[in-house]
Amino acid sequence: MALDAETMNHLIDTTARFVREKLMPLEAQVARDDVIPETIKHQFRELGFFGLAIPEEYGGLGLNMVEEARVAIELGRTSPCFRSLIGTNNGIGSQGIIMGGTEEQKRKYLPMLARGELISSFALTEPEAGSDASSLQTTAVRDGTDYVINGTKRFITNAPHAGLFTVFARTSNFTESKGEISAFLVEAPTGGLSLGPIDKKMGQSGSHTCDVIFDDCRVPATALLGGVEGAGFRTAMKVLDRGRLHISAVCVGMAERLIADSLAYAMQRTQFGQPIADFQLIQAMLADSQTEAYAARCMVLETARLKDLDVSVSTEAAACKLFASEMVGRVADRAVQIFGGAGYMTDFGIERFYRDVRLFRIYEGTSQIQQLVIARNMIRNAKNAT
Ligand code: COS
Repeated sequence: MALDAETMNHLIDTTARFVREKLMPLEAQVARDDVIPETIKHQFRELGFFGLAIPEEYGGLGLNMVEEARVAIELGRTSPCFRSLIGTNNGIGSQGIIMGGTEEQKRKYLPMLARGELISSFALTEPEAGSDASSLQTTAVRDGTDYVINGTKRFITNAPHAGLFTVFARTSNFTESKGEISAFLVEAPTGGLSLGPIDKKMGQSGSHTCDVIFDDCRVPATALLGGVEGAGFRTAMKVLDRGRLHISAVCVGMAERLIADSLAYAMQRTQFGQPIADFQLIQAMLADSQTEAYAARCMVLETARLKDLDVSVSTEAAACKLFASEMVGRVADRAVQIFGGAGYMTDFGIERFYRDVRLFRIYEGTSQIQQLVIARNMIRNAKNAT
């Protein structure tokens, strides 16, 4: 259900002010220390940000997709690690439960996730199963009233802080590349579940990933998501459809921030006796960035609107992710160019964003996977129409 306009505008204003006054001043510190201060985590909890997309009946704010996208655009205007802190609880770490969990599972976990008392992670990717997600090799073998999980998950966002993992594992057809995949809700700590060291990354300091290792990890049958075997892969794909739209909104916010910074710099930086913003070659870069960011904004909000109408947006969400993530890469590249030598220096922060945005073209499905999803859907629709 949509919020009334006044409440929504208040939420957007509050988010924008929080980003501007609390998060932006911490960008350099968090990049240096690789840690988000506890006070900020506390404020995220107070503001209800861990539960933006969790239904109200389970303690969240229950935003619809358009509302969530608008908040994600605002959060996108600062270092991505801040959004990432609440990203899994609102997205890939909770949506599987919302879409496919039993009522008992929803009541057990969603309120704690909404309050930010519990951090959740989405454990799909493996060392040998990245883009080819359905080739995953982790197994969950039924043993009496339990399942025993074995396998390794890789690059799992927020895993070092997580108390709950949605784990995708094969429950039959163990030898075939496409077997039956099921999802499990695994709490941490649990015997047989361990974590690898925190990964060293190119950017996005303050947001952490690591391996999650299952070595005869025993969970009760009640951990099976939705209580049914074999529904896991479809759930993962639906969760990713939604996640891709959210990430696209973050890309829009980041692009708008970089454009604002580039414009401000171009207007005050003087060369050849005039602000560089007066030069048409600089203007061309600003105009291209503005146009592309606006296109991505329109795509994201329109796709979100369709999703709120319950239209299947698999193609559109992939198109948003493809365009918005590539777009913000180009915008960041132009920002470095407009800042010139200063853009390359650590003190100005532009090179940091340039590194941060590179991940958007990779996680929650690479650009090439988005192209594949779009084209496959086009071909399937064309065949169905004949
Ligand atoms: N919604 C619902 N169901 C979906 C779906 C969607 N968006 N996409 C696929 N499915 C279903 C299919 O209908 C199919 O079901 P049936 O077997 O009942 O027909 C099943 O899932 C398998 O689909 P498909 O045959 O398309 O699977 P593939 O292995 O060929 O490839 C891709 C699927 C490549 C699209 C998938 O592996 C993918 O998205 N990979 C990227 C993973 C990713 O984004 N990782 C990022 C890290 S996680 S943050």
